[in-house]
Amino acid sequence: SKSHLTYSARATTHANPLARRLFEVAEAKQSNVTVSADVTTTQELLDLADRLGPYIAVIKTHIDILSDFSEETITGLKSLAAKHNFLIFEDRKFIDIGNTVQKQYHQGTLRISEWSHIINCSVLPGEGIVEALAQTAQAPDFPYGSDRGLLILAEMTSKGSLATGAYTSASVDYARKYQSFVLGFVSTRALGEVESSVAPVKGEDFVVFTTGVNLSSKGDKLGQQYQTPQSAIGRGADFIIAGRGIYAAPDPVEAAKQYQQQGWEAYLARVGG
Ligand code: 5BU
Repeated sequence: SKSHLTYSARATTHANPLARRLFEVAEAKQSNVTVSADVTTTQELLDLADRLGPYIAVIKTHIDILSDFSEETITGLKSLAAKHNFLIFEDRKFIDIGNTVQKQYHQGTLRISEWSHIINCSVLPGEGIVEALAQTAQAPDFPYGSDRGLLILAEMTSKGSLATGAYTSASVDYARKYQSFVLGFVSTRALGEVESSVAPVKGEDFVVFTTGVNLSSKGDKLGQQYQTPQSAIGRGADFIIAGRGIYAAPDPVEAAKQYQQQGWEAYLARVGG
């Protein structure tokens, strides 16, 4: 993997424009933190995005848990993303046949393609899901150009996850095959060395997002398993995703700053800075 290189170096060489932007944002803000803003009203979401915006590279949403999703949610998120220079990642985890996911992504109530730079999918349905999402985002009349990318959900953090072995290998296969749309993985580690039936593409540089990051807890009562920023970044995470560790902290802004600092120090240690 390219995890020994700096974000700036990777921003210069990466073939994917959105990956380049992601690395540029990280470098500019000295942050590899993605906050998982799992709140349930638009006001809470926009309030968090505005207060935490300066300290994060990406905001991760579960837009379908909002009780009051509307045009205002989209407008608000987009304008805060511009104000604070962060990207938006809707953690929708598409998992269906190609024909259905195209509609879930680019049509429907949530209008995900309109506002979310990054989406993710499971490869449980097979290669067709990746092909379908890439086809939609790369169609000549797709309005958001190359400003969209996909992460393949290659592993999960929950206890007993079945996203292992052949499933994880297939994730790497499809990432290699659809490299112009696939930015990388949601996984607990770098996956370049994982067995894959597709040969590594010369210069490939998959971006690794790792969920389940928490400084003060080892897990929850529903099977979530946590690791620290240091541990995640040591295993190859380029972006660390923290939800409750930040938004449910007594002072979310202080918590965001703490994750930012620890995430950045761990990154500097990794690249030998
Ligand atoms: P937490 O509050 O930091 O536990 O929230 C974790 C978030 O990351 C939450 O939005 C999950 O849906 C998401 N997540 C995860 O926890 N584990 C995974 O393997 C994946 C996503 Br994929």
